[in-house]
Amino acid sequence: MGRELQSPCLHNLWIPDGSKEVPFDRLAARTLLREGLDEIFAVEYSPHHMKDSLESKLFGIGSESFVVGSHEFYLGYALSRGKLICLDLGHFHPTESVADKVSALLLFAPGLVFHLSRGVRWDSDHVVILNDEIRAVMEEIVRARALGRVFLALDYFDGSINRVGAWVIGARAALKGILAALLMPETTLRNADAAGDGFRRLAAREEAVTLPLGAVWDRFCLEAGVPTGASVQAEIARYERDVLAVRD
Ligand SMILES: [Mn+2]
Repeated sequence: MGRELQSPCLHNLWIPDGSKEVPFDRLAARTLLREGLDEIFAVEYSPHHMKDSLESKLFGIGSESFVVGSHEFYLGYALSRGKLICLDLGHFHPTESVADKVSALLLFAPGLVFHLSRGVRWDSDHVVILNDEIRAVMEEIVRARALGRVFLALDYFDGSINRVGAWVIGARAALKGILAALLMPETTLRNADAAGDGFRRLAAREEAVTLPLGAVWDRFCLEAGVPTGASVQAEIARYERDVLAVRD
């Protein structure tokens, strides 16, 4: 795919592994996973065609007591093997900040992959919306000047929502997150931060919350020749009526 597209294709590996009950030998399972991955990656492909990433999980239903491919496992594996680490926003403790990991990992990793999903309680993969976590991750990427070193991946597992609508909402939420981060009063915030002026930093940040993001977004959409605001819904309804509904 990457060769044909003349653009690197990202191959992300995630394995649903682990056990419901407490295992005896965690090391044996992780040693086996390390060996298995080494076999999978034995054949090298050009990074111009394909980039490999590995994604961890905290736990899942049915693997409450042990997940072989934990964050520490894959972090160690990816960094030691020259692979990319993929951070799924729904694969960490609900109170754990994935945004905080950006600056830490970028110091040691060549790049990062984000599975931008929306965790709800212990589940993930809900359609991305412009929530605090998306904003925080984008702010960290933008402030680290790392837009060129990250891959942003989305998914639309929730089949109960119009497929095109889910795709549009998720993709636009991710783009809005980047825009919101780019529009932050960076110089003011950076200066207040450097001066140790906690009040000025907090005040500037709070002011930024109500800055007119929507107006800039609408202008961006107009210049790009794509629907703005509620006309998105009308356009999706038209597509559903004129294209999807008449498919055999
Ligand atoms: Mn994922």
